[in-house]
Amino acid sequence: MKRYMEITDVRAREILDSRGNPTLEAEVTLTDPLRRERYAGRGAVSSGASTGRFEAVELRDGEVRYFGLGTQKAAQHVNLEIREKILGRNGLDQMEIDRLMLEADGTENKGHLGANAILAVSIALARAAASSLQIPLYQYLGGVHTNTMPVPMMNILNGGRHAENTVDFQEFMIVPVKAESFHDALRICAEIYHNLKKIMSQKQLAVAVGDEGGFAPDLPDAKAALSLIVEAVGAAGYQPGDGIGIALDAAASELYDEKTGRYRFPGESRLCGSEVTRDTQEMIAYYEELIGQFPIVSIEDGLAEDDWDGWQEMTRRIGGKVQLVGDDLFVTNKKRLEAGIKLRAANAILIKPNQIGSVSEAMEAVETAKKNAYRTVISHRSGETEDTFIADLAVAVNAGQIKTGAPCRSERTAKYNRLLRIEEELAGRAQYGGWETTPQSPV
Ligand code: 2PG
Ligand code: MG
Repeated sequence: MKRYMEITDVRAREILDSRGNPTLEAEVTLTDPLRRERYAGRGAVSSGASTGRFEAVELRDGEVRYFGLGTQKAAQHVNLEIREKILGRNGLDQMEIDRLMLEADGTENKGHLGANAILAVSIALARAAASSLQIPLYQYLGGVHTNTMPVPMMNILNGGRHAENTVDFQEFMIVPVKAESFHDALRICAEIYHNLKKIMSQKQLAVAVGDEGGFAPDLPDAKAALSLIVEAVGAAGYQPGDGIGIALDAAASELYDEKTGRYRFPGESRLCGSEVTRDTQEMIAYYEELIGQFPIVSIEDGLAEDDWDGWQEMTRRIGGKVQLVGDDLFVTNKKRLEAGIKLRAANAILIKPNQIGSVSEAMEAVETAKKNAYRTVISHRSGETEDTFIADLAVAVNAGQIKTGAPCRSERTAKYNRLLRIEEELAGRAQYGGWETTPQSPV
């Protein structure tokens, strides 16, 4: 018999994210009509700084308070329109509730209600539903074959839009591809992080951190950042390249200058005293050079979000050696991903629920990627909250990888700590990682 958990309350409020900007939190209450028991779930929405042009709309008030960034309008949309649309419905029908919210929005990009309004409810609903069935969220979302603990792509050095330093690429991450378990992977990463801090202090580099908890020193270029990381990996007692890879998020859409059609490197330019730019061909050649010199296993947004020709060529040239992740390129959007698959652009997708704005659509994007042998990386945003939904999602869909910042700042460690608990719960069933199990493994 199909169970019915009636949606009896839906509400939202404005809260703060990790950058001190407003974001949205929703609460959904389900009532079991037979037992009259109530189950509540909460969901908070993250927010990006280097946002892709094709992301769903994050609705902001645009008024004086909070410099225009308020989310009271989005909260009102939850409290009025969304509430009215879904009240009384079965909370166990996640896809149908998500669909109803899309219908109420009625736009292609969620510009009417706001992707933040819809996603907050979508996450809260999933949590309430899991709680009503008394099973963990990852199990509710993923079912019986949920057992893969993700490889962390841990961002230990920040640049670009996430820090005020001279490093032009946004993220430098370590990837413990051959750890024994998630617990082990996390320990390895944290040890490397602490070694990096020690080495940077010795070199009298600033050890202040950026938005995602990675260090944000002034360095001349990407090679200097990569060398420091290799040193830290070695100092922690590991062999760079043997089990510990490096991943980059170039966030190249932020570097791209539409007027000149070239990528600008403002930090590198400042430190070397003359303007440094690269065109698409030079960017690809630059990556080839970096891959040749450093144990790089993954490059995200190596080129701009509209440079499909460039992406095709980059995938042809280096896609057999490294994972190429589309973030701004795909924006967790099934249609953009399908377009990319046809062109053989990239070989992996970053999944950020707030780029698309509902749990079911984010899961659909994962599905599409998997069917086409594209890898999946579940990801946080640079502006985060204490919400740990993405940790459960990563396990639920057996994504294989998660990107959720440094082992520093509680909004980042909350996700890692949640994964530690999940691995413990899965006990013998947990399998670590996805690198070896997917086709065209670059390492
Ligand atoms: C990215 C993300 C997360 P933001 O580009 O991958 O690391 O940054 O949330 O600022 O878009
Ligand atoms: Mg990115």
